[in-house]
Amino acid sequence: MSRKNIKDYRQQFIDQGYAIVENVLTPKEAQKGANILLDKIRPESPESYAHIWGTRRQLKTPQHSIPRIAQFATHPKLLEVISNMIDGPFRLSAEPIPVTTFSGKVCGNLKSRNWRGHTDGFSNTPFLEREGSFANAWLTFADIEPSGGAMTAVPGSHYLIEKATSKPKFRAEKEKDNLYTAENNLEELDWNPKEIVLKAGGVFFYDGQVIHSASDNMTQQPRLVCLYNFTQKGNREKEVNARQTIHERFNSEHLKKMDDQMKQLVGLV
Ligand SMILES: O=C(O)CCC(=O)C(=O)O
Ligand SMILES: [Fe+2]
Repeated sequence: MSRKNIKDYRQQFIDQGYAIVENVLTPKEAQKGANILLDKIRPESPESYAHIWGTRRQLKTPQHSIPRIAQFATHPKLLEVISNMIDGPFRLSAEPIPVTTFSGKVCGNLKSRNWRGHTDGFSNTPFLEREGSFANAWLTFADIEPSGGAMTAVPGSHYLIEKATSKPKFRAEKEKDNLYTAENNLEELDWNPKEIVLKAGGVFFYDGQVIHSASDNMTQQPRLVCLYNFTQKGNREKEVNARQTIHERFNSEHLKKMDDQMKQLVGLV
């Protein structure tokens, strides 16, 4: 894509490390998704886990999947947005991951100033080279209000993390203790975490190297989201290799019953 007609949200993603697009699903479509999620993920359901995340429960994938939630990956409006985030052809690279954050504590919150951030590992490719080759798209099925379990992120921190991790000492420290707080913040970084709040039917993107985390849900409304990982298609060899590992990345029962569009999107056909 030429830099001239780059969409505002892609530019925002480049500058901040995350971005929001509203109104991808209609309220009715979002409501449908919300009902499915509420039915499938319960506070104690064994198909999901919380790890260290308090009341945030994530479906264990690919063992478990929710095909009707995964199907939103083929929504025309979502696909259009993804086509503006990724240059050229792309595919859905893994079983979508539904997440419900029930009321309660997760990882601190901005009001009580105890929110803690992390990064999702370290990439060896500079962000500006990776940008345009992937999209971690979180679709939301219910409004996410302030203090409602939103993802929280420090705008622009991906560039500082990139710079800092080029130093072996910093990198080793963070590989041991992947934690960022207002108190132990990076010297150069303005500690201004923002909650990614948005209306039902919206989508947000983030880069794993922006300082981010989930946060406490102090409201009564569960946060209902699903993560769709999209990746740019590679050359023939890369795509042939990807096809060989598809059963490690997707639920086998789900693969069997996908419609043609979904099969195309995951690279099965
Ligand atoms: O649920 C969220 O918004 C953030 C979770 C997170 O940081 C992660 O999955 O790595
Ligand atoms: Fe994360």
